[in-house]
This record gives sequence, C-alpha cells and structure tokens, in this order.
Amino acid sequence: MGCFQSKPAAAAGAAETCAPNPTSPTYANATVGGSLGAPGALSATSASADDGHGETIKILLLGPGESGKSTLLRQIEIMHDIPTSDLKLYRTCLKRNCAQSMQVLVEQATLWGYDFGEDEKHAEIVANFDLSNETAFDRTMVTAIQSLWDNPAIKKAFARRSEFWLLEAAPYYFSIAENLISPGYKPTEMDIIMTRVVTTGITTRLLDTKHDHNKYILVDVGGQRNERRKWAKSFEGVRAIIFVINMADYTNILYEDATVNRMVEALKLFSTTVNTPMFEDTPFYVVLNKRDLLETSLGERPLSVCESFADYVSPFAPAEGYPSMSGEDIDIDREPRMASPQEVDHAVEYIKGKVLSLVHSGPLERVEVFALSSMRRAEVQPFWNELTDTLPSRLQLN
Ligand SMILES: Nc1nc2c(ncn2[C@@H]2O[C@H](COP(=O)(O)OP(=O)(O)OP(=O)(O)O)[C@@H](O)[C@H]2O)c(=O)[nH]1
Ligand SMILES: [Mg+2]
Repeated sequence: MGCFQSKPAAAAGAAETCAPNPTSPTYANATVGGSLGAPGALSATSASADDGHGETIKILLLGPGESGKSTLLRQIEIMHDIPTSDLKLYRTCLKRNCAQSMQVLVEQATLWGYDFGEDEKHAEIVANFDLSNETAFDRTMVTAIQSLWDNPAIKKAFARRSEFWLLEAAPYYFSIAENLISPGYKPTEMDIIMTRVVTTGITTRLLDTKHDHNKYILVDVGGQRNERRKWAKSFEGVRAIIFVINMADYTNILYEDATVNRMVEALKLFSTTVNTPMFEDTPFYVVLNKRDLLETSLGERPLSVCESFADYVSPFAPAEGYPSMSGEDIDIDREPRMASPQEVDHAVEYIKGKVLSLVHSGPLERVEVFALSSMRRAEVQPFWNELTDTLPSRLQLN
C-alpha cells in the first residue's frame, strides 16, 4: 500500500498521509499507513509499563500541523539506531510532495493570471498530473517541474508564498526531482527527514536510552485541527510533553484556514495545552523549531508582521526598510536579504519570552524552551540528551 492510494487509518498504530492540498479533495484520502513506522512501534496501552529495571516514561509530542513533531521523532529514532523501514514508501511520498508543491504553485500563478510563456505546456502537464498515480511521475513530469521552477511566473508565485499554503520544503523537493526518477534511487537520510507525511491517528515508539536505565515511550499525534480531537485519547499516563512550534510560521497561513496565521494558532494551542489543569505539574519541553528558516524569513519580514508579535522591535531592521513581499509589486530579481546570526538570536529570545508569558498555571520552571532545527541531527542530539538527563530527576525517579 503506497501513499498514492487510499487506505483507512490504522487503528492502534501510526497512520501517515502525504501532504494534502487544500485546493483538491483528492489529497486528503491518500494514506501511507503504519508501515512508515519503525520496528519500535508499540500499542499506546503499554505506555506506562515498569519492567522492574527503571521506569518507562511516556512523553507526548504535541503542536500544530507541520510544526515538525514527526521529524523530531524521526531524528530521535535514528539517534537510537532504529532503522527506517520501507524506503520505497518515502520515495513514493517524495514524488508526491514534489508534484504537489509544483501543482500548488501552478494553480496559484494561474489564479493570479500569470503568463507561463514558453512553459505553458509544462504548466498544463503539472496541473493535470494525477497525484494518485505514482507511475505518472516520469521524465516528462520532472522536465516540466524543472523548467517551471526557473519560470518567472512560478518565481513570482513562490515569492508570494505567504499568501497561500505551500509545503515549506518545496525547493528541496524540486532540487531532488531528478534523483526521484533515477533507477535504483534510495532516499538519503536528508530526503527521509525532509519528506512531508501528514500524521493521522497516534504513533507510539519505545526508546531505550543507553545512558540511564529508563525507557521512553514517545507518542506522536497529528497536529492539524481535525486530528486534535484525538489527542485526549493519549493523555493517560503522560509524564512530560514536548510541544513543537515552527518559528517560521509567523509568516505562514494555516493549511486548514487561509485566514489564520499559523503562529497565532500555535501560541493559542500552546496556551490552552500548558494551562490545562491536568498538566499543571507536567514538565513541558517547548521546541521552537525550524530555526534554519529564520535566516531567510527574518531577512524579508520582521517578526512584527504577525499579530502575536506586533510589539517586536528589531534593532537590526534594514535602514531602507523591508522589501515588499506580497502583492503584484514584488521584485523577484532582487538579491534576498539574509538575517544575521545576531538578528536570529534576538528574534528567538523574544519568541521564548512570548511563549513563557503564556504559562499561567503551575510553576513556570516546569517549562523549558529550546530553539533548534529538527532537520539537523547535531541540534536535536543536545536537546534529547538534556531531556533524558533532566526528566527522571524532575519526575523524582532517580
Ligand atoms: N527547514 C526545516 N524544515 C523542517 C524542520 N523540521 C521539520 N521540517 C519539515 O517540515 C515539514 C513538516 O514536518 P512534520 O514533522 O511532518 O510535521 P508534524 O508536526 O509532524 O505535522 P502533522 O503530522 O501534520 O502534525 C516536513 O517536510 C519536514 O521536513 C526544520 O528544522 N527545518
Ligand atoms: Mg506528524
């Protein structure tokens, strides 16, 4: 069963879907199923078992859709030498991610009346591509995608991406389009990390740490609005929560509702979760994710474009002002402005402060905030080490 076919969600394990497209109902049904899970997958009911040699600590991964929960989990699994099962399914999903990303751009450019010029035929090929048919992702499709990625109409639509929903990793998918059709292609570790697979249902992973006698069960849930009503099913026996927020979301709109800014949604969700009475003594590890994306997004727009950050003043704002990043007067030929490391640090500190200001119940010390990029193992490792070093004593297990 591949992600180009429709399949009901697995009952007790993972069910993951290639990224859906809000403009096409066909995307919503294609599921990968639990087989993207690693061999460590467990039934959620065993979550608090103690085998007499230390505790099994259940940790819940929460956060809105596309914040990076499953990516973080995948990195932690790789760190624990849990092999990635079924590479073929990742290949299938990557083809879909790639095709879908260009399809969304073509649809948007068409909606705005942009002229594809000599790429008119290519735009047609992409627009008519059937996402449920993996074999249709062939040389013709890849040539169309590559040619369009260089086309001014697509460049302009891409530059205006904060006005519509698009997978953030779209440029990555286009960069590996050629590989996806080469015979014998095996997804690299980075390809696997960058694959977008929507989580539906609940995924559980048992992890045995090498440096303490405790085991950890990580529970990953779907973060999109329609998935959140399932969250409560996994609350029993939870000892800690990892809450993931995508920092670059301050410029993005929600997949589920184009009128809502994703950061506004993320902060509301965090506030509701952290202040839920049953969690008022629960340790929270907040992961401010996708730090890598801030370099470009802060270069182009200040944090204050997001209503939740309206009071942010950057000492690094360019004297000439920020370039126009929306509407028809956008300049696609200008050199993109990149934020300096200091500018990124300043913004991250501000976001940390905002997150902590939302904690109103229980002791504030139970909430720790980390800023990192889940796509980078070197940044996930210290986070996971810190969590496994501190959590047992915070729970008074040692
Ligand atoms: N650039 C960048 N992309 C990231 C990072 N972390 C995750 N991503 C990408 O973000 C996309 C969404 O990540 P997921 O892990 O699927 O998000 P999720 O929170 O599990 O989403 P749901 O399953 O819908 O709740 C994927 O394409 C990831 O590759 C990061 O640190 N940097
Ligand atoms: Mg997920």
